[in-house]
Amino acid sequence: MKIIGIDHVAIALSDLQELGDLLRELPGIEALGTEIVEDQGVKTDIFGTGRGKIELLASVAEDSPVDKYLRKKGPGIHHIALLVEDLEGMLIYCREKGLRLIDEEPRRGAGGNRIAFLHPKSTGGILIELCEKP
Ligand code: CMX
Repeated sequence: MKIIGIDHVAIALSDLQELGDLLRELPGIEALGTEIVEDQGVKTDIFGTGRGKIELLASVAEDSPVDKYLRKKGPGIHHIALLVEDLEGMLIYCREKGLRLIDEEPRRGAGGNRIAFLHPKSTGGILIELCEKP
C-alpha cells in the first residue's frame, strides 16, 4: 500500500470553456475527453500534461459538492488526487492516523477509477482524493 504519484489536479469553474480553450492551445497538453459523473453531479473535461492530468469541473446538479464550493469560494483549485496502490489499505492507514474519511469505501470516479476522498478539515484545508486505476 503506497502513494505512487499525482493523478490530477481538479479546478472548479462555473464555465469550462475559457480555461478549456486555453489548455487546448498549449503545446504538450492533450484533451483526453469529457465525462459526466452522475453521482457527484459534475461534468469534467480532462487534459493530459504528460505527467499527471488537469480536470476542469463544473456542476451539473444544484447543491452538488462543486456547486456548493463555487458558491462559497468561487473558481479555484478544488482538490488534488493522489494515485495509490491498494486503496482499501490506504483508507485503513488514513483512518488509523486519525484522518477523517468522506468515503469509508471506494467508489467509482471519472475514467472508471476507484476513488475515496479525505475531508479537508483533517488535511490542512485541502480536499484530497485517493485514486486507484481500475
Ligand atoms: N476544498 C477545501 N475545503 C472545502 C472544499 C474543498 N474542495 N469543499 C468544502 N470545503 C470546506 C468548506 O469551505 C467548509 O469549510 P468552513 O466550514 O470552514 O466554511 C467545509 O469544508 C464544509 O463545507 P460545506 O460547504 O458545508 O460542504 P459539506 O460539508 O456539505 O461538504 C465536503 C464538504 C468536502 C464533505 C464535500 O464537498 C465532499 O464530499 N467532497 C468530496 C466529493 C467531491 O468533491 N466531489 C466532486 C468532484 C468529483 C470528481 O472529481 O469525480
